[in-house]
Amino acid sequence: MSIPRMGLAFAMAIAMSTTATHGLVLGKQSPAQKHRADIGKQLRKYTLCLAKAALTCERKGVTSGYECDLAAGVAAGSVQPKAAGKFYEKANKCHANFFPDKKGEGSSYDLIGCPGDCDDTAPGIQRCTDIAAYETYVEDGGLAQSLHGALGAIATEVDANCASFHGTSTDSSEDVMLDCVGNDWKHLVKYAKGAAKCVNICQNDYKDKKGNGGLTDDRVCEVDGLMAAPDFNVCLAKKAEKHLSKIEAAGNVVTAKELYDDLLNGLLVDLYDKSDPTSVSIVPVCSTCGDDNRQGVEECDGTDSLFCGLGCAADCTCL
Ligand SMILES: [Ca+2]
Ligand SMILES: [Ca+2]
Repeated sequence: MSIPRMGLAFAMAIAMSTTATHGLVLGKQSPAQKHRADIGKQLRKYTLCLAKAALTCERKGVTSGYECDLAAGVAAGSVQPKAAGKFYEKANKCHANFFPDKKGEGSSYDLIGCPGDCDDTAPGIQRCTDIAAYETYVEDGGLAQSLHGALGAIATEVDANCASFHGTSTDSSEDVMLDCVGNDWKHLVKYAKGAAKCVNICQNDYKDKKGNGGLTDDRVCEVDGLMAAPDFNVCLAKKAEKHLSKIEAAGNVVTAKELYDDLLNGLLVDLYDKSDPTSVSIVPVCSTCGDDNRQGVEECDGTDSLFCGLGCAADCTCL
């Protein structure tokens, strides 16, 4: 990445932040914008890849409960050995295909706003060193933990939904449950795929046709968000209508959908919406909570707490 390019992106970030927005808005078709959009697309594919690996494995389980644990990286002994082997193989393929530096030329991590939190033990956000460290954060670090946890929670929720749907009826055998869980997982994943597409399209829309996320850093592309743009909500509603209606235990799907929505927001809002909650423009946009220097999404940082009345909390928000 050449120096003039960096200058251009920062100049754009500053220019945009003097208007109503505050934070990192990237110029349309700038290298950083294209890089960030590519990571968004890859994150969507990566998450779906893991969800599908888990789904395929669950279908070969002996119970409708959660057997293929991505967090532990193991399938329970009850899963057919061949299916368990494929589970590892597929999960590893997901990792191999996630390559966030694909369009980054090795040095634009700062220009896209330093997504990720590379110290999950310290409160607040600590930027990653570079794009390679961000990749580790996604595949093995804090993001991996929340991703695996969320997929596990969704699997458990789907199982509970099917159990309460089939209840004590005569067809509530394990086979019926496995079919129900397999079907409902499949359509939930399809919904999530569609919803993530809506988010990425909204976040890269500069024409105010799909949510206009490209030109604003307000959370206009947040699933179920208070500030979600009407055009974006239309896109989401279409996906929900198309896929969630095919769910067998559709009446119970609310929580599973919310878990998926939270997962998408966690993945994609972190990447795209590096806004400053105090509405004061800050450059750089990359946060390192704990260095006594208010940056990025921090409301304050230790002794740097000018905008707080009562001082600064350890997670870099005002007390
Ligand atoms: Ca942290
Ligand atoms: Ca800081």
